[in-house]
Amino acid sequence: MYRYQDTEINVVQGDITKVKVEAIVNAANNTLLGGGGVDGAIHRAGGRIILEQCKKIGGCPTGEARITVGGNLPCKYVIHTVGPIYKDGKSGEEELLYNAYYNSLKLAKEYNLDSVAFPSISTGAYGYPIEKAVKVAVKAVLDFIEEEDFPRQVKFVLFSERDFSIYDNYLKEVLKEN
Ligand code: AR6
Repeated sequence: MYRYQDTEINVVQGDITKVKVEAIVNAANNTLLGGGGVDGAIHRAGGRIILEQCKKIGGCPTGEARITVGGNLPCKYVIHTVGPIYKDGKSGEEELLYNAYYNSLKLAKEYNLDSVAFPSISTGAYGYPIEKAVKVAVKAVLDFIEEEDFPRQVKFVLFSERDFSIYDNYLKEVLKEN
């Protein structure tokens, strides 16, 4: 477990659809109509209500975030964000990935959802190298905490053991474990 200011930060390996927090974040695409990876898992486990609400929302630009209920998931809400497709690292990917994390937390704050779980956005189908992505993810989250003193808890949920180690090692480097 890590701490930054008043926020508890955890890195866990597992399936984000099983995590009990107020909001989980979905790595969606611009249509918000579902897909593979974590997006597919969230829609499958959450049920049709999520897709129905996503249809009404009508899409989401890259780097922004939208919210639906959690349906059958243990979380109350799902925050859908869209990370960038990685091209060469020089096409604005870093800023867009930063915005995806930051804007997800902004929405969590608006809804007063003070425990939030993130998957590793863009590092699956969208091809963002995880060693680069972790730095952007952590910076966006720490910046938000510093500026807003919110949320109370952040969980990074990594699907593979390798991704978990990359995140855990990086957080160890940046924050002191307690
Ligand atoms: N829990 C936590 N992490 C997961 C889970 C899960 N249940 N399932 C997969 N991951 P990806 P992206 C990890 O491809 O790169 C979708 O089709 C996965 O191992 O889900 O942002 C969307 O509709 C990887 O580390 O998201 C978009 O079209 C990470 O989640 C596109 O993929 C992200 O991989 C978005 O691509």
